[in-house]
Amino acid sequence: MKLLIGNRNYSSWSLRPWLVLAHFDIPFEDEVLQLAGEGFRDVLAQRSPTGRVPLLIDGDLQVPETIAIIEYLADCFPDKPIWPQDRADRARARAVSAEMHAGFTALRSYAPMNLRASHPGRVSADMIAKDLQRLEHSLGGLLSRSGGPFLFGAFTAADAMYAPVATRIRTYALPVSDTLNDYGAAIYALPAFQRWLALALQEPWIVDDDEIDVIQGVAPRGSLA
Ligand SMILES: N[C@@H](CCC(=O)N[C@@H](CS)C(=O)NCC(=O)O)C(=O)O
Repeated sequence: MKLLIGNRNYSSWSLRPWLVLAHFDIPFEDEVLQLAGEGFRDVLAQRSPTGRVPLLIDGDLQVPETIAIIEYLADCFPDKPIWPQDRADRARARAVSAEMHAGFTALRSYAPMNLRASHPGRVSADMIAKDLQRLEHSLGGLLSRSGGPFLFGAFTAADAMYAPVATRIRTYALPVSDTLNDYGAAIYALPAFQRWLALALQEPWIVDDDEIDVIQGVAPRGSLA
């Protein structure tokens, strides 16, 4: 299997299925496609049917869309606890995963994933207040049910879906509860996440669209080194 991914520093969608593959010890290779630079969209369009990453390639099969990739992995490896074992928990895990896929647009737009950056206080809490409230309620509820450290006790695909939230909390020092900060720390402590992070921190590339200074008009495009 091969996973086409975007720049590790920025590509929150790529991180999610990559974590599932890496955490559950599924043999795979990956390849980074650039999310900026001249002609990058042409390359994406040539390599991926949706023009987006992540894309899972398994023989002749191409699977785009993060949720579909994760479901395919769960189908291929039924012995691996990618989703919770309990049926009701599985439904809860799929529901919060679908919610992340479809929602949290303010958080995703105003606080883009940027692993190497540290911008405490740069994202107005008002702009993302509804998303933070929902995270506190939804993740807080699951963590108190399970007792942590992950949403359903052990790490599952639902945690992979929320891993980029942990990075946003850290990059922007978002005002969240101890429960969410502890959850973020559990994500950061995961060996698979540490592997991704180490590789991300070696990347030299800048994606202007995901840089807060560019988004907030503090720095012109192309000016960041
Ligand atoms: N719905 C897609 C979203 C994938 C997505 O938006 N990926 C971004 C990178 S994180 C991308 O490929 N962007 C390409 C572009 O902006 O042209 C999924 O679930 O995988």
